[in-house]
Amino acid sequence: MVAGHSASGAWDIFCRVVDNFGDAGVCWRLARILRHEHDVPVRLWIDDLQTLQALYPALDPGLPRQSCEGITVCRWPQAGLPDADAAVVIEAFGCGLPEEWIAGMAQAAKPPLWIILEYLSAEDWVDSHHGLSSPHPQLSLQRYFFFPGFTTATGGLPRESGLLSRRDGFGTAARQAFWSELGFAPPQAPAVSLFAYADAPLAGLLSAMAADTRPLVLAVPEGALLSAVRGWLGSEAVAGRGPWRRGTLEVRALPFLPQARYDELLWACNFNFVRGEDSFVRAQWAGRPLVWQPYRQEDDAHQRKMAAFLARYCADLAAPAATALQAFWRDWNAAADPAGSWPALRDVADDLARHALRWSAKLADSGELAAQLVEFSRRKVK
Ligand code: TRH
Repeated sequence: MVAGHSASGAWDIFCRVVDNFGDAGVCWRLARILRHEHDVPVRLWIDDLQTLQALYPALDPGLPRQSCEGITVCRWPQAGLPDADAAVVIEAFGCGLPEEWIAGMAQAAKPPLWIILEYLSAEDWVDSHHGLSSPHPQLSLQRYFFFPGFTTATGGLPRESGLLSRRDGFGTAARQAFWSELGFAPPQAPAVSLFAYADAPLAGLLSAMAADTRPLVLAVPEGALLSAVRGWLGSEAVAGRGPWRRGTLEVRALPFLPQARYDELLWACNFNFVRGEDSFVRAQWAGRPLVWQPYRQEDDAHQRKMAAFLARYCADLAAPAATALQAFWRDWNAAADPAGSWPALRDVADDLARHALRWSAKLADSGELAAQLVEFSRRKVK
């Protein structure tokens, strides 16, 4: 067991895993960038080590505290609570800090900067809410609301330095190695990665892909969706990882990749289906056409998030491509049969590919989340 960072100036990131992988995915990525690129001593407090282990297989879910890539990973609540020596506490996704933790912060000689990291949204109101503060109702503590986003008025998006040049350097040999390590030959047709929620209209998509005259390779990582794909393929195809063929469609089953390798899947494909928040951001950095399925929320907040993103993404995209993209995203997110809108989306794949690269370059100008958090803390922590 490795002693945690007790040096002053530590940052504590507190993460409750609601479900799926994104809470852990975003927090682990942020912790790594803060540690490796800003030399910030980071402690990641997380309540579900199994989920984090899926993203970072070297983690030992049995340890209450351990060091991974220089980050102290503490299983909460088994690892107790941090010493009140943190300079910054990041409450991820407004998950709520334990009351005893807040009490400790209030009693500290120098209370830490308390930042609530919000969920990503492209909605306009984010710009005017980013960086606002509100006092704790009972204690003399200030909380600051930090919003990731798509404009320079927000906290920006997490992006490791050199990511886009690594993407651009991921050429034919790297792609062949990627598929070969997974037991597959290089695709002989455009490749599509599929990461979505179980309620996506999968059967309609697979049938449309299989019936299309243009061949396609579909790569599906292990998860609930792969089980549904196996069901669609029929009983004779359940064993192994394929490839399995239906019409012009070839299906490949992949393992759930470590987070550090998921980018390679996105770069090895020509088109990516993503969901939630972190894979959604990674697909934008990948510079490939994408379909996004936001995490379903009450009162259709996810539909508003999708509409707000499409308004930004399609602002300078020519009509036929924008129309086809919006139509398919609408079908995909309304669980409506995409058989009609999938062929039209394939028709504009080249326009979307050019646009996706332009978009990732434009995004890179809107600031990087970890750097903006460090800058914000420098301004606030006297
Ligand atoms: O898993 P998600 O649906 O997580 C969601 C969202 O974060 C959502 O905002 C949140 O409210 C909800 O959880 C509770 O989608 P997301 O955000 O894309 O996270 C998936 C992570 O898994 C991401 O870091 C990419 C990673 N991943 C791998 O590392 N390997 C893989 O093979 C795949 C498919 C994904």
